Amino acid sequence: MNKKNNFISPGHNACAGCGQLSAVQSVMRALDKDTIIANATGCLEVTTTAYPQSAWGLPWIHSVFGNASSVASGIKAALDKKGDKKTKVIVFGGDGGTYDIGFGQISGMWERGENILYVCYDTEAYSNTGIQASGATPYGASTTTSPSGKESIGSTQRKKDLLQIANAHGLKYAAQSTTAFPDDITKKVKKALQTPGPSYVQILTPCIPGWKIKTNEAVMFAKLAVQTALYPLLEYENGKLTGSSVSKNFTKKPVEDYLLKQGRFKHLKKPDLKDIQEMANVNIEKYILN
Ligand SMILES: Cc1ncc(C[n+]2csc(CCOP(=O)(O)OP(=O)(O)O)c2C)c(N)n1
Repeated sequence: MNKKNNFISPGHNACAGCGQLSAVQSVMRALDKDTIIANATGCLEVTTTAYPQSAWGLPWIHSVFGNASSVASGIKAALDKKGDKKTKVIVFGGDGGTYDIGFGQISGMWERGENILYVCYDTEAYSNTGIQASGATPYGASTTTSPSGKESIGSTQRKKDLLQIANAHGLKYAAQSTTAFPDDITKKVKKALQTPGPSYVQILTPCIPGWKIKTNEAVMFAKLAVQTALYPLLEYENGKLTGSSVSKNFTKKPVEDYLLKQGRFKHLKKPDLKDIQEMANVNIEKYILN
């Protein structure tokens, strides 16, 4: 165990500039040693546990792709049986593991009302296996299963609104943030852990190869996602919007600023940009907090 509470150590083999690993550091700052982590497979797991090494300074358990939340439920049940009220249980999953393959198990965990925090690292694709589209892939993104081309603008699906799905399960705390706002992430994780029952925190974590961006651009794009209102910082308590980066004085940046410098979006034409700008405008109306 690292003495300085550095629960994720150097030595992992994530891509240079990976948005996911810096977000994990911000999550870790909110944790203490009385924590157990269940991790769905994906980039985070694969890059931090190259046998025989591990970057984890906390008890951490591998699970298969779809069942990390069921593994967490089992850990929680064992802790309850032992009368351990102190140890926190957290699940980490990528967007594929969360929005798609693990979703049934997550829904069950939420339905049972277990006191477990689920953290989703949203790279907006199945990054680890070569950037396939997931339920979190946004409209217009080129992925290996939704390639852009003469006849295609890339993904024609809309990103699932998982925060609302979490709210529909009656969660007392659900929030979203991005890699560009480390203090916001730490604050939200702390709040989630203080809230009894299940909670959900989703973090947009730019993927260097998946988004076709430079190694020094993850934070910049994670910031632009918020400044364009395509991915606002949000917080729901008891289903009610209580925190939002979209305020009365919000001055939006045009979506082109975010989209056109990313390889996955650079094929988009004026009408597509107009459609996506409209989506950002709808977000502003939806998430404005006075
Ligand atoms: C049942 C099953 N299907 C497929 C895989 C292969 N697989 C491992 S990681 C991964 C992608 C994970 O994507 P995501 O959850 O979005 O996390 P990311 O890699 O983007 O962090 C896939 C498809 C698997 N391990 N198990």
